[in-house]
Amino acid sequence: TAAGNRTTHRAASLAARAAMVLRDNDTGTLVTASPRLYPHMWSWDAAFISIGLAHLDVGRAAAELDTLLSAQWCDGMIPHIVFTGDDDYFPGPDRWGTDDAPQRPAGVRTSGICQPPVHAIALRRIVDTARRTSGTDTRVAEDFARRVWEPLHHWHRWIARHRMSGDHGLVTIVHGWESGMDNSPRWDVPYAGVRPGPDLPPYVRLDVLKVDDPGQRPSDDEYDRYLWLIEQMRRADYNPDEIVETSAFLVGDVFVTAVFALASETLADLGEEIGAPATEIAELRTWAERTRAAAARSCHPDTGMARDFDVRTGTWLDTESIAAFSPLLCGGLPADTEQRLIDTLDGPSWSAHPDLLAAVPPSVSPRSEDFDPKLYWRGPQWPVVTWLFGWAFGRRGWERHASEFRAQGVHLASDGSFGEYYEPFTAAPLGSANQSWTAAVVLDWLC
Ligand code: 9WN
Repeated sequence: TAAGNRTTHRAASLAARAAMVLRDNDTGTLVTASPRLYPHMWSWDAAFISIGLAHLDVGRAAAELDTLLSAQWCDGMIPHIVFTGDDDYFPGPDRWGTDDAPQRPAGVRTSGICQPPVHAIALRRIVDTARRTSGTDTRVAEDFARRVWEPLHHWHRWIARHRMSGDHGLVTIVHGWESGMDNSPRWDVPYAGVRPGPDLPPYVRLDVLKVDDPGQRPSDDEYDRYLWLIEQMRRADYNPDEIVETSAFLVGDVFVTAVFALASETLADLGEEIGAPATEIAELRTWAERTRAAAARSCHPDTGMARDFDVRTGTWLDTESIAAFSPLLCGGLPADTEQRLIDTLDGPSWSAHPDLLAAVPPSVSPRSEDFDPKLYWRGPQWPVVTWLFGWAFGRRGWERHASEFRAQGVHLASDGSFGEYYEPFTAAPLGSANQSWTAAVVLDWLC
């Protein structure tokens, strides 16, 4: 039909635009997170970006993760930023001061913290995409999987060794940036306990100069805290054991925990396919099991919503954020609790809120007093988050839910500007335009 043709045509031109964004942001060895605001490589962005690249060129998708892994620290940590130079982003490599950290590999400059471990999920998706494309692509992807399986296992082992020791059982983070959801209300209580010292070296923010409205970015008070934590880590020479002892910010992050469980299981499955060592596969399954159980245990007994745990104050953190649905990513809940959580996600406080333009969950419930429709991780919708939940739902066999998220995610991003995040009531793109990971997940949705 004519209407059907128009839809196909629109989808094709949106996909073409998404591909163009990835090409435009490509420096050759890495696709920057965005052209102006983030002219470097971010860890979890790179994973999502490689998922999009796989539809254009599987070899290029592999190269993206190779670039990231070439910056992996000797102890296994994948740093959250790989810098392309010292310019144009604050805090840059000099401010991070990681050059003297003994674990940092030679020849690259990086930040000194990590981000959600979504990389094994990207590898899985690249292999699956290649298998649907051609025999040649399949060989490229499978060779790549064999090559990077050990480094990814090493990364997971780093998390298990250094970030899984609390009684709460959740994976701990030492900076809000490690959560990927920087200024989420999830971190209001923990950050209230972070008191920047008078010896915090002065600095000038660059991010606020690069967006239309600085009010859509974290505040200066928040930045003081972000920078103070870096100062503390730098003084500890980025020693991972010392940092988890001393950091003023120490939180069991239920979203990172669930992602880790899901990614560990995914990496174990890939390991079976490529013949990885049985003991290492078993290790991954044990870590997955432990973290899945911890995410399930975090759920509030009355609401069923999953919670973070603030180690410094010894309290569970109740916030109506998207992270409260994390156990749906990895499973592990009793069937009735799980169904209740799905109903909440699909209900009027979340995806079915009557005023949403696209029925995908916002970062914070519009009915929460913490909600702000324009403020970064405090309300806007983030397409990558929708992609992650949708992918996990598909993996769990919830096809209808996965395809609804896909259709609504495309709807959200259909103006083709590939915003960093979106105002939920108008779908106005906010933050950076031409954000690579947004383009990448839209491309994956459309292919
Ligand atoms: C700090 C790159 C990154 C994302 C994060 C997002 C934002 C950085 C910033 O941009 O964080 O790491 O400067 O605000 O919160 O999730 O990886 O896109």
